[in-house]
Amino acid sequence: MRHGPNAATARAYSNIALIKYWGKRDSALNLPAVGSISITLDALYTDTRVTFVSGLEQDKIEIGGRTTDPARFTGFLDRIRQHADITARARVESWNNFPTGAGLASSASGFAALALAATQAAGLNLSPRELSILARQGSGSAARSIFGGYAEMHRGERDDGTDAFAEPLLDADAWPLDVVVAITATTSKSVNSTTGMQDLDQRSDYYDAWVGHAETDLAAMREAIEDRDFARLGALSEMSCLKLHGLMLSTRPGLIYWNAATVAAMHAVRQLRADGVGVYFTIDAGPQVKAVCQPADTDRVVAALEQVPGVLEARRSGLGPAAHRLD
Ligand code: 2P0
Repeated sequence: MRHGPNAATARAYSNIALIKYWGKRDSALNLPAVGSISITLDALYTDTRVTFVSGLEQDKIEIGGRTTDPARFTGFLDRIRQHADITARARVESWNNFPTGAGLASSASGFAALALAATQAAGLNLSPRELSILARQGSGSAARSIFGGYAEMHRGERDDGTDAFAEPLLDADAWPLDVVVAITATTSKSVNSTTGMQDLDQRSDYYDAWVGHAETDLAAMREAIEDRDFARLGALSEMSCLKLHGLMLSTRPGLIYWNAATVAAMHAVRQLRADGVGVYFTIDAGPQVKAVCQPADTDRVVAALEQVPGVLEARRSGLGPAAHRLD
């Protein structure tokens, strides 16, 4: 399909954090309270086409062919319009190749793809860092999906958020890893991340400890990646995941993102490890279990997770590339 100068299509891949982000130091600019380190996944992605259309009354957003309330997107698009000095409303068409809003990081790939497609359609040529800062304002985890391979998101210190962006740590092919996603539910989660994170300092007695230990965890993970130390990377990511879920459970009202199959899959991963397979789980704000392993072990991990009662599918993924244009 031919695009005019007011349209662009982009693809961005989902990512999972090995050291987790949770909590904000500022909600208006969406500034994270802690940094995070993630890997980008090639099997889960969002394709987004943005067209700025003069005469359109309001932004029109379609996700997977269904019209969606533009509220969460119009403010985001307004920043781009202001920067590009245009007023036209946008038509946004977006497809995920996986279930939306079920803890598979659709907001990460979604806002990264939207940031790239919308800025390009508006005639802007932003640097990856500028794109990361923009994507962050749509969703914290989206700042990391601008990059491929291993990426680190910085919490930043400035009030204006200009130092809260992600940066690449290592290319995907410099250290290939696989992730097996055990899908245990395909319905949207009951409490989205933004709501779950609101006023955490008042809602959890564990919050100060969470923020206080973040730098130590990030430094350890940076070292594990630098050393290509898989056992250390895995142990740290499982620890960060369990610490995050401890925080979620301690939040008033308690956030329980797991179902029975989630817990069964966690035990299956630990059993594999007891049997000598190097595999570690991580879980986000949803019921899916992501098992991180080395490519030589992936078949075995898939076979084991497919056997877990309640696991609907075990989807394998390698590490993905940076967000890029498709047209
Ligand atoms: C992460 N998660 O680091 C953490 C771990 C989920 C658990 O980032 O409010 O959708 O849009 O910034 O990015 C999910 O939160 O939240 C998330 P907002 P986002 O991947």
